[in-house]
Amino acid sequence: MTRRRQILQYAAAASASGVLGLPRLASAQKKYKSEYKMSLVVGTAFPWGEGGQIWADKVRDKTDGRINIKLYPGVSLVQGDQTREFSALRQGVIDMAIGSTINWSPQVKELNLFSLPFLMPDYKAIDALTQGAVGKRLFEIIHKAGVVPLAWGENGYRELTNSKHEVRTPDDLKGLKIRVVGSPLFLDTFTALGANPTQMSWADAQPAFASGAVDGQENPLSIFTAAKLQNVGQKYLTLWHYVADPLIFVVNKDVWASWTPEDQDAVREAAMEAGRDEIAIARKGIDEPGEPLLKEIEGMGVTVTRLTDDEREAFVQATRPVYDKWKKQIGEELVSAAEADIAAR
Ligand code: X2X
Repeated sequence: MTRRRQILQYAAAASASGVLGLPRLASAQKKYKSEYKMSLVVGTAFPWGEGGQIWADKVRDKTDGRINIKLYPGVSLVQGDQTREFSALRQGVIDMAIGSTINWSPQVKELNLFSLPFLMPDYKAIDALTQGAVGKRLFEIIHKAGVVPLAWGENGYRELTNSKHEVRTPDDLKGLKIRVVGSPLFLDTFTALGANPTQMSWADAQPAFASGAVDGQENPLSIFTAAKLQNVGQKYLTLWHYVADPLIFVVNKDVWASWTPEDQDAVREAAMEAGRDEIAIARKGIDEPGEPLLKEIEGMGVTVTRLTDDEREAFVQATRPVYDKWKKQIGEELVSAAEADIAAR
């Protein structure tokens, strides 16, 4: 052993045993970054982004400022390509995120569950999955994929809008160019409905509505109003509740491991509280008597179409082959468990 190594070893041992007057814990002390980067698709004008701010604020409070989080909306850490967010989280390019199940489903195929057309008829059905055994299983899958999941949030029921005409039947969708998000399941669904789907990031979608390059899109009402889609020609809205995307609060696994157990608890607790708050914000004006958010949207000159049960059933039937195909791809057992939990809600 060289003299230099001997000295270093002595110093390390001395430090660990407190001989040098350093506190015993010093050598084991975790190394914290001065700032942690939180990725989000949208900013604080949206329930999703507001949820991010609530999480960051609660973490700062609960850790006495040891964990300081900065929000990066617009998925700017992956140049706006929301389908790369999960890989970047895994690699540590992103420290933490609140992400949509849709955007992560290219990497975690089981997350396509929520995008199965007409699986979840109401909010109780969403809750039965996210707050039940299926939600736990999905968290285990995400954990195995190398990212630490902490809590559920919600983007919301994705309703259909377009600039051309009222959509009441699958036939009305014929030939409409519809922007969809990054899972091939959406291409299948809209193709089955006779539309002409085109896959595009959220960043690219908004100018495409404005220029008329695409006719329509599907997104939660809170995204519609915060992004003011009525101002880019989206004048027809069909309420069909065909899919809903939950959000998931996560942390990169090395970042997670770098925190003390107390701080891990604080971040988890903050995520669970922020998730509950965010879900309430996302449902505001929709899941309440009189649906005030829809009144607001109608007041903007948007034609709101409410489907009868029979009219909705026509969309269900038209997309059934897509459901069956993707049930196999997602995993029949998992989807059957989800169906059973929804039936028992
Ligand atoms: O891109 C979308 O449509 C959005 C904002 O809803 C998602 O990130 C899934």
